[in-house]
Amino acid sequence: MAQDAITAVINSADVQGKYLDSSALDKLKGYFATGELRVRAASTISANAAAIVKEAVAKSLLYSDITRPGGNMYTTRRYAACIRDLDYYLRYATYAMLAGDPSILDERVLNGLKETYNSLGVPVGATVQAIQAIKEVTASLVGSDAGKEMGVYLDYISSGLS
Ligand SMILES: CCC1=C(C)/C(=C/C2=NC(=C\c3[nH]c(/C=C4\NC(=O)[C@H](C)[C@H]4CC)c(C)c3CCC(=O)O)/C(CCC(=O)O)=C2C)NC1=O
Repeated sequence: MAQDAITAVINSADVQGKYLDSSALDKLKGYFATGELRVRAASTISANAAAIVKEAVAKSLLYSDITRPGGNMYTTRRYAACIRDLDYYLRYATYAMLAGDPSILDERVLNGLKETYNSLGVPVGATVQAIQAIKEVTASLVGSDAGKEMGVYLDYISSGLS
């Protein structure tokens, strides 16, 4: 089950049959203190999601061999599949950023993904470059604090793919 920052600390205290210790409480304090920031960032990202992906693709993939005949993004169908995948990464990273926990990424995004990419010949390196470009574009839109938070989960997807 995907969890969030709150259930994560509660579950780990419960396993030991204890109240939250001070480091668990500090984690929660940090999470609550950044709540407003996370919600504001999620709202900005959802209002600009298509533009974020478009700009990231322009920065990382367009005009490379990948979009030419023989490249994995060549043909409208594959181009659209790639854009759709990047939309997924941005949306699920936003969920994880709101939750303050990456487990939703393991459960709904990364599970079996590398195998699927390998079997279809989708290049992982170029995908990671596009995710890193999403990270930059998002940070420039939401500011560096929220951008750093989003970066944690976009990096999580990148390393899960690599
Ligand atoms: C929400 C969870 C979820 C994810 C993550 C997901 C990914 C996903 N991407 C796929 C395909 C694909 N993914 C890409 C992506 C790319 N090709 C490139 O060269 C670029 C570098 C890159 C974009 C950054 C492409 C081109 C395909 C189609 C490949 C093919 O059918 O030949 C497929 C195979 C089935 C299909 O075509 O829809 C899956 C399952 N599906 C899901 O349900």
